[in-house]
Amino acid sequence: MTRMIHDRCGMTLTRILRLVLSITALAGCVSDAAANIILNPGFENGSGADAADWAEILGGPSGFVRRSSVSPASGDFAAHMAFDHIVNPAAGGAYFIEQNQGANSVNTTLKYDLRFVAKADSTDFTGTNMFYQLLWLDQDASHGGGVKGETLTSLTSLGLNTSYQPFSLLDINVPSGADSFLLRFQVAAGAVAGVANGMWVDNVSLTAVPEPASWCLLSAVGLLSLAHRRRTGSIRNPLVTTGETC
Ligand SMILES: [Ca+2]
Repeated sequence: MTRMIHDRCGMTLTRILRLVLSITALAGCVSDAAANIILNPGFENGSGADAADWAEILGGPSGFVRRSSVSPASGDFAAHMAFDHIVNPAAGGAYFIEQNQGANSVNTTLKYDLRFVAKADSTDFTGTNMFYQLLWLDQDASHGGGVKGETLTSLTSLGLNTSYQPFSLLDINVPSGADSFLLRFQVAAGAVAGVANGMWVDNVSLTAVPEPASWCLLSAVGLLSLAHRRRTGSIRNPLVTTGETC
């Protein structure tokens, strides 16, 4: 009798353990989906105008790129890149901020979602274009090195205006051979006199899209099956049927 009680309790504990593991597995799926691989995504960390983990690059004489506390979408800072051909020379220039992560920062078997918010200083886009660029790189040169794929998207053509609004690029496939990425937000100014404009960016995220199949789905099916069997009584509760305790 003692042995039988032990077996029943053992089976019950095994089922409970399976249930816990299934829930843990599902929680893991949710956790993976929410993981943002962008460093300092809200530009909150840094020193003065320099945002940590981002490079501010001045490709012209008449503008600036900086971390700014003047108009963040959230938190205390955002990225701001701008040019002024009213008080400065009307020279062509590129003003951008970018994050370049090292080799093996992305998983080529997954898809990724890119999201951020952005706004412009003015909706007069004369002589300028504002865009974001995502480059997929082979930084360990295991597949010949260099750029393996690139997306360049104009935000001015997507309705960028003077209020923060969300932009996204979803279900992005990582090109074969890429092991990392470079994400860039850029204001490109033409040599047009008498114009000035700029772009703000905040709340950047690049998250892996979990595969719906594999063990995540199997865990869910297992959990549902267990719940169904409990409801239909096909799993006995030895504590009820025998009154014994484990
Ligand atoms: Ca922020």
